[in-house]
Amino acid sequence: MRAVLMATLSRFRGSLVGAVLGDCIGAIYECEGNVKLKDVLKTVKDIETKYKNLKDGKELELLPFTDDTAMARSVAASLIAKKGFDVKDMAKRFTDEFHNEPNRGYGGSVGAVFVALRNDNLEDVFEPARKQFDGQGSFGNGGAMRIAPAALGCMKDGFEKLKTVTVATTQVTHSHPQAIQGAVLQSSAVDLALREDQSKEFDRERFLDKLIERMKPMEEEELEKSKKDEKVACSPKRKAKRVSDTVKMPYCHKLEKIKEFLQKDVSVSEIEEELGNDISALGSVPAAVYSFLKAYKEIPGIETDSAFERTIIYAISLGGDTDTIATMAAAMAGAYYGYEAIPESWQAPCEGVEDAKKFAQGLLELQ
Ligand code: F2R
Ligand code: MG
Ligand code: MG
Repeated sequence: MRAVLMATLSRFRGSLVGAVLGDCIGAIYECEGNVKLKDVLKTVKDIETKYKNLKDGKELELLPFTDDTAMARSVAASLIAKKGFDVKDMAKRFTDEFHNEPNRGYGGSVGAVFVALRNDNLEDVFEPARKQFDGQGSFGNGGAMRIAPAALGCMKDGFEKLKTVTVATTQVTHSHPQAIQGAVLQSSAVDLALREDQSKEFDRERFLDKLIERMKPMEEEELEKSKKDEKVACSPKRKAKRVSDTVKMPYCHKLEKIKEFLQKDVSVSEIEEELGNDISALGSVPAAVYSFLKAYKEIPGIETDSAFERTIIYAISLGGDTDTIATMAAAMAGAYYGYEAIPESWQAPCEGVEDAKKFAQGLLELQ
């Protein structure tokens, strides 16, 4: 029994500490344009060298966490303090955290939600998010980037509960269906990674099938809704559709694409084109899933035996929203490989690692 508990603790810690590292290291490259793999490799080498020097008495330069971790900490802290899900407490923690430290690199529009939440008396915590972007809601990846702790907190409850918690946690700031679905994809990927049997060969195609099984009903439901909306609303005010909207069930489409990509060599530009690497949920969560699954095997040019390390290096090398893609991919990788797979030298400079370990313990105690 104790061994099972310790193994679960390792995977909980792995997920939350992994997410912190993905954010802190990934943030070095966020929105930097084209990222070169050799530069990412140099960055991690430098981190390792500085750690060695630390042991020789030199100081370590801190890699600060960004909004991804700031918000994930609130998700974890709320679930632990309330011994379960309480949306008002969650919204209050997001709002207080933002006002305490607004300079953590938050998305361009989400601040307006926190200002409204602070001014209102939080009766309807979802209302400010619903008003964003002329009522369309934000399709940003801010819901997905912070959701890993929910997968840990809901592990004993199963997918339906996880989905309910994920949807409501996301809707505090993001009401666009793609933002909500992206968060469900991310929490599902962490949940499934926690449950994978590490002693067997990882069947990545089966993992993707399980994700598709969870995403398909959500996307079908949304498709039905949009068909009805199209019949009633031909208003010229309706916004032009994004390119990704031309595919009917874009998340399932991208998950199928990942299966194809895992079978061959694919260039970064092809991944950017097909899966995305931007600030939207649809343009980043699939790239994170792909990074985690691809890094299970060796990747040419990334010479490390550690699949966890490969995950972060590869995710950042995709460029674009690097902190967020890396934090999401590493939350999955840490959940699968466990805490012991995460090098001490990578943890040392990253802000928030010790807290992440405490949150993992607290979330385990909810099980
Ligand atoms: N903000 C950033 N990165 C910018 C550079 C930061 C820099 N390194 C620094 O130091 O300052 N990163 C963080 O933001 C992403 C999460 O964003 P979130 O929480 O989803 O925010 P928001 O404001 O809701 O959405 C982000 C932007 O997406 C566009 N957008 C969203 N919905 C839209 C819609 N319906 N129509 C049109 N545009 C929409 C807007 O431009 C939003 O501002 C993470 O990457 C995190 O790391
Ligand atoms: Mg960030
Ligand atoms: Mg980001």
